[in-house]
Amino acid sequence: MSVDKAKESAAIAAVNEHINHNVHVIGVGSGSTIIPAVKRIAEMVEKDKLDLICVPTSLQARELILSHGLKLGSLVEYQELDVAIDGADEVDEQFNCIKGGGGCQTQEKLVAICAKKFIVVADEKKWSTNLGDKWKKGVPIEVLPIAYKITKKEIEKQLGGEVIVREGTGKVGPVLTDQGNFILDWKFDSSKVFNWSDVNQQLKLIPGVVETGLFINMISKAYFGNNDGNVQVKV
Ligand code: ABF
Repeated sequence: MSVDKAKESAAIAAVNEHINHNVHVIGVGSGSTIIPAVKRIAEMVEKDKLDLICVPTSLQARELILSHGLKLGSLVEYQELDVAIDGADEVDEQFNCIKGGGGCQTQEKLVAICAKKFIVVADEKKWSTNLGDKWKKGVPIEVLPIAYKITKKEIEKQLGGEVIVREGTGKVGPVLTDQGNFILDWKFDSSKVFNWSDVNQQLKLIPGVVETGLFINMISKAYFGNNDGNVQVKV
């Protein structure tokens, strides 16, 4: 079985447990693991006649919701979500999490803080002892375009490591987020021990930083699928 099976198993297990007649407004994450989750949600809506409003975490999620015929909501209309389901790039044993490999962490974090339960779905390769053991691309940080050189310099000065300005395929220039900002990937020294909560706060105090991909103490439950289709649930 492929990694896709691992992702699909995690996604379906999470949807089966958290989507039912008691939930009405849900957050829909971004990435590839969320695709089978939305497919399953759409099946349940159809079969069980669920009345669900789906709030997206990105343009990709918005398209996914619409293409499955689900009802679309927004954070302007709904600030209280019953549950949000999203992918991750890495989750450590303390439930610190890196997100934003797809550049959507700002909306993902907004949706996550509005949700009574924030559920992560991923393949088992995303589970690690310490952040940086598995995810080698660093912490994604959304910054204002006008500030990207300043924030890059400041992050390297304050926290060490190397900051890479994320570029699109063909290296035609910085990738733009759904908000029209740039993404910096902070490649930290993974042999160092970090207090991720402190790091997150420090990053957020740097002028020009919009949001970080560090999700600290936010996950309620995480589902990790493996290549055999088994799912490990971490609480
Ligand atoms: C989003 O999609 C993220 O924040 C993370 O960057 C990525 C995970 O993607 P995948 O499910 O494809 O591994 O959830």
